[in-house]
Amino acid sequence: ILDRVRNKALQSKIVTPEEAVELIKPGMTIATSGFTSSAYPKAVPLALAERMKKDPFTVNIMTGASTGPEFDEALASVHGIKKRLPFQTDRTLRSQINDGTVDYIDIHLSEVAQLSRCGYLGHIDVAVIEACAITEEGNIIPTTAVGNSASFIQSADIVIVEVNNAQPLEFEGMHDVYLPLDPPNRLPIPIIHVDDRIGTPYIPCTPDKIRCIVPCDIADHTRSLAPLDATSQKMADLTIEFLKREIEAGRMPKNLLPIQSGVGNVANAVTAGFVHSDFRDLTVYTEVIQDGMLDLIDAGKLSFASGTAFSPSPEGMARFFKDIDKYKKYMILRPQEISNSAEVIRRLGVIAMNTAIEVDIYGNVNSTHIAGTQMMNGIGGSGDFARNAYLTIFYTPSVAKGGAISAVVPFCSHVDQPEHDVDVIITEQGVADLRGKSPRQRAKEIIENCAHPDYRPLLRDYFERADAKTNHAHTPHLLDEAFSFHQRYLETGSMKM
Ligand code: 0RQ
Repeated sequence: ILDRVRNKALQSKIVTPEEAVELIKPGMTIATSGFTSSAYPKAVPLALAERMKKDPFTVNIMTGASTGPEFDEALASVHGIKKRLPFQTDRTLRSQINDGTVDYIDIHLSEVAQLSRCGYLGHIDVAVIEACAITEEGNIIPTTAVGNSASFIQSADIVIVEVNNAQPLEFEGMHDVYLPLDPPNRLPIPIIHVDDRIGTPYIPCTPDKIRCIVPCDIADHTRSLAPLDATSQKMADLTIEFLKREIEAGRMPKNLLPIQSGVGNVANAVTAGFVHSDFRDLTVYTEVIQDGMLDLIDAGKLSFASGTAFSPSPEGMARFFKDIDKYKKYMILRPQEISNSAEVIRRLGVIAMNTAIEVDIYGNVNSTHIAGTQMMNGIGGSGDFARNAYLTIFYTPSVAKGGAISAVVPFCSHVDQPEHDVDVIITEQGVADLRGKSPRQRAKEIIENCAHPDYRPLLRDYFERADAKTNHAHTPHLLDEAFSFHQRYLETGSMKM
């Protein structure tokens, strides 16, 4: 670790994780690095969880996005989290969010840093940040993600740096850290192309802000990729055909526009679809860079990818480490308020591709809540991209739970992305192009192209009766039946009649 702590005076601040967590007091707000299983602190939360086992107490946790088991699972399993934001994917924590134990605040990922700097999220007592190294000036070289770290370091009273020896030093130089000023002093964010560098390759910090340094050698706990299933493959094929037609219609250049894709099965399948397509010189302006980007680089199809986190599978990480000097030329990692910035997304004309839990016949999207009440993960960055993109696509298999649930419903049981932000919906059944269509035209497009054939008659019947009963209102609904599909599922275990 000594060669990674380049400021000699700071070397005297190296302590054990157990010593570091003594700085954390019950009820404190801890803001940390970490975005989708990348770059989250590991040694400190594990030591904190051990301490909480003996002496139970809770803290409030803010991160970039989700973390790995050494963090959310470790703290949730000792009931150590009182408030959590802005995104998480851990099962244990999810159950505590849904049984009233944890106050979970589901926020657009681009907005967290500003909200916290402006004081809306409470005072940050301690920032815990994973680093590759600390420079002579005390600046911090991040690892696999930048997330909210730069902003949290600025706002926190004290900083604990976890220097992770398992993260190769070659990450140095891959980051571009730019913190916008807050209103009314904000200036335009000067990103015109996905590969523009506008900040510093480190997170600015001063040695006196760093209270202690903890060594760690635990790698990011990322997940292996699931094999592509037929449903995801079909949605990927439909996407490629759709985008080809957009180029033919003159609505996009031949190398498309910068791509954003979410995480998970469908996103992986869509990226694989690009690898096997004849698109070239692709650019990516996204939040999470995954294995598919390495495939695009190897296939000679990627010009450049900008994100806030590099979060490949363990196999993808091994592949990256083997050829790090080659791959890193194609990538940049930025703070999430820049990777997900409305201004930049709008300027670049991003194609946003994210996954829904359910969509309704008018094009509203629910990405977060099962049956309107149970939080799944959170909105993440999907809303940042959906609202501001040039083209916004949402994916969902047309049915869930073996066909007992239709992912196309009369009315979404929770709305994350309103119909106004949704251009295209793709299921394995087909594509609904909602652009330039009124709600009543959209309903026909979605029911006929995207709903599963088993559910089309029920949806047609709902729409036709709502249309008649409301006298062809702008958005026909039967208010007493709008959630009848969900109600039937809760009562009988199936949305079918
Ligand atoms: O349940 O886990 O019990 O099998 O939901 O569904 O189909 O495996 O899809 O893993 O891609 O997740 C929207 C949750 C999709 C995710 C969501 C059940 C289904 C399964 C998962 P099981 P799948 P995925 C980038 C952008 C919001 C954040 C976002 C997500 C489980 O993509 O969190 O986009 N998105 N961020 O069986 C009941 C339905 C259901 C249903 C699916 N209608 N009713 N259960 N399921 N549809 C990342 C970041 O921002 C950091």
